[in-house]
Amino acid sequence: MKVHGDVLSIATQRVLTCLYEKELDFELVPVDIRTGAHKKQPFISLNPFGQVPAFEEGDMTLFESRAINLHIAHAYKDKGTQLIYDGKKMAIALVWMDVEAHQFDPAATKLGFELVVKPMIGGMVDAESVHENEAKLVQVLDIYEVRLAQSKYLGGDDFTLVDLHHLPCIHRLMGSQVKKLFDSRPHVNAWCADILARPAWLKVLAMQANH
Ligand SMILES: N[C@@H](CCC(=O)N[C@@H](CS)C(=O)NCC(=O)O)C(=O)O
Repeated sequence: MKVHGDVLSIATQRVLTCLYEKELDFELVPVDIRTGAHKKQPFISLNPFGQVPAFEEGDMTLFESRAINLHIAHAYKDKGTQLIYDGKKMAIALVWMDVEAHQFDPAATKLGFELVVKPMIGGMVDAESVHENEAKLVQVLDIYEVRLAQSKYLGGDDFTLVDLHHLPCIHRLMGSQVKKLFDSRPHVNAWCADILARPAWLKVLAMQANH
């Protein structure tokens, strides 16, 4: 199994975390997005949209981190952490998986870019974007607080891909002013502490630190 990506990329980290949860061996093939390697051959043949990560297994190539993770979780059901359910439970988990992708991620990614990435690269922070996306994140976290009061994890009573998909963005935002939005909601706060301490995630952070 090969993951073509960048250990500093959120979407690549999502797939690496899944592979560690499943205790699978893989090779990370570095794609340097700072030099634009993701927009050129050979990478563009793996993902025509020119975004990392891409995943290769035998003669199959996949892109889109969440789709890659669903494949891994189904194909290696019997290995490592059980990250998916069957039947009705999975239908519910899929609802929350879409909530992450379509409600949480757009606001969280924009905030991470404005509040963490831009200060690192010396960019001007767009205060209007911060204000707008903080308001969107508040709405999402209020809904998460209610959900997590009824269910230990977002997708159900077990840690699943739903929670895993949040990890890289939450980790990034914990180093910003937005941390207070997570900390001030008791169930969200406990959930963050729990998932951020997962050994699989800590292995991804170690990879990042050694980069
Ligand atoms: N929905 C995609 C998003 C992939 C994505 O946005 N990748 C970023 C890095 S985290 C990227 O390649 N950015 C460079 C670009 O879009 O040009 C996924 O989950 O795989």
